[in-house]
Amino acid sequence: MASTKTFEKEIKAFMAGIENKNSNESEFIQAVYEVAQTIVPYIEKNKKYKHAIILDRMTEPERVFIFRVPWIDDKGNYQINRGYRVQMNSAIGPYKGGLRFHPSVNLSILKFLAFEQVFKNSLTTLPMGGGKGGSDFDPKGKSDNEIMRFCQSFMTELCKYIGADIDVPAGDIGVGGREIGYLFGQYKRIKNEFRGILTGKHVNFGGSLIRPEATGYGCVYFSQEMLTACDDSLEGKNCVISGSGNVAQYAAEKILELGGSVLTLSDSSGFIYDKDGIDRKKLEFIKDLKNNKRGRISEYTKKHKKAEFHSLLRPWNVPCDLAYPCATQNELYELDAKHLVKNGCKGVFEGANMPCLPEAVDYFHKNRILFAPGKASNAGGVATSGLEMSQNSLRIAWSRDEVDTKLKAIMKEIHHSCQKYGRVDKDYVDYVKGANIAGFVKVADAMLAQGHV
Ligand code: NDP
Ligand code: 2IT
Repeated sequence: MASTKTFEKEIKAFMAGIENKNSNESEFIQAVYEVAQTIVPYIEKNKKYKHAIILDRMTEPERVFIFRVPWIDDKGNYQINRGYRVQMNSAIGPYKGGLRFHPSVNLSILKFLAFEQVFKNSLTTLPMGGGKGGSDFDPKGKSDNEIMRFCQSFMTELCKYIGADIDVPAGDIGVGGREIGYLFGQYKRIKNEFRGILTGKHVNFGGSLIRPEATGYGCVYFSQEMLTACDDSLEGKNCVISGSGNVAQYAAEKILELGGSVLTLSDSSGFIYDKDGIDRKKLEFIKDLKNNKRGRISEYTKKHKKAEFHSLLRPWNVPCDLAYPCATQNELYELDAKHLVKNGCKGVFEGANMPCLPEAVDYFHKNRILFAPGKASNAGGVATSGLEMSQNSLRIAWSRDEVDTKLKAIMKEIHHSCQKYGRVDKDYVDYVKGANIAGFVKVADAMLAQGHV
């Protein structure tokens, strides 16, 4: 579906150039290929973009910073990590996108995330360009003071490249409210200015209500839109979720609120399966375990004896109606897709960025399963970051209801854009195609208007 035979030669030629230039960057190549499958044919039919080599320009970051992050651990040992900020595209607004702290972080992963972010931010309807950054720093097992010293050192360098009208980072894997607080404090100390240079801040110092919940809530709102469009709903649906961090926790919370059941959650050590369902009270236990105690998901089974823990596995074999991959990239393979479909799964909604491999996505499309790509379904997080930026500029704070209403409206609008460009026939929408083209057009037209820069 997303792949098209008609322009295979053009797609191949374009990808050969990308692979040649970015040969060691498998995740970046994967993300570009996913977009090229629908955008190269679109460009072939809309020659103005071809002449201006828009896709070649969109796949070349405007700039990349790589820097040394020195810090000292609690034992007094000297430590070094590598810091990054990829400023991908500023055609429609200041660079915007999260920071990831994880030992796997490298340039390929951050370029893939920054590239996705350009399309995602365009879909939100708000004026935000795309960027991403982070470090190979591993927050696991670090003390609070070590986290603070690392964040201070990271910001001491990053502060040279960001600003409220230049580039506004936020959280991602390994970066939540605690880290954003330390990063913000150090920026303020160095620059002596209180400005909205980060989002995901605590509400006491310029954060937006609903921002912590926004990615998970937004993903479930998006799935609700997709279900409503086929006269269905979340009511009574059995859902499997991967991850147990920010996105997974709030996806679970919203699913419960809308009448669904949550059967699984996971972390990098395995998944828990609770046949009775993870209800609100059990979810509060998980939030405390993950956010305050910084424990492992397996500890759930110590408290809830009927639940199972499956070490080093992912939850895609568990029979379900709907699946929400909310952990990380490349965590749902073609074989997993086959298991899900065989077990009766009707929809897959990406809370994470690129969790499904291309073969898995193709399999969902071939079987006409509802499939939502992350750049559409997880856009609620960055959209609410955009709302945080607006509130900072206006120096006001909107209520929970105001922000939630705006978030819902944005997810509805993104759904509408995907339908507009992705409809295959009267019963099926290719949301990958829809999201790619809708995200592309706005950025590409802005680039055309601004000349060859
Ligand atoms: P968190 O750090 O809060 O949680 C990440 C979760 O995923 C943890 O349960 C973690 O397990 C698991 N995980 C991380 N890396 C791996 C891995 N390599 N293998 C298996 N499990 C892993 O991050 P978020 O919830 O914020 O982010 C999750 C996903 O959502 C990411 O893809 C992110 O890019 C995307 N996203 C996040 C947004 C946000 O606003 N936060 C917005 C849009 C997308 P463990 O604790 O064991 O590492
Ligand atoms: O991938 C993402 O969209 C995020 N991590 C959120 C970015 C943001 O700027 O809020």
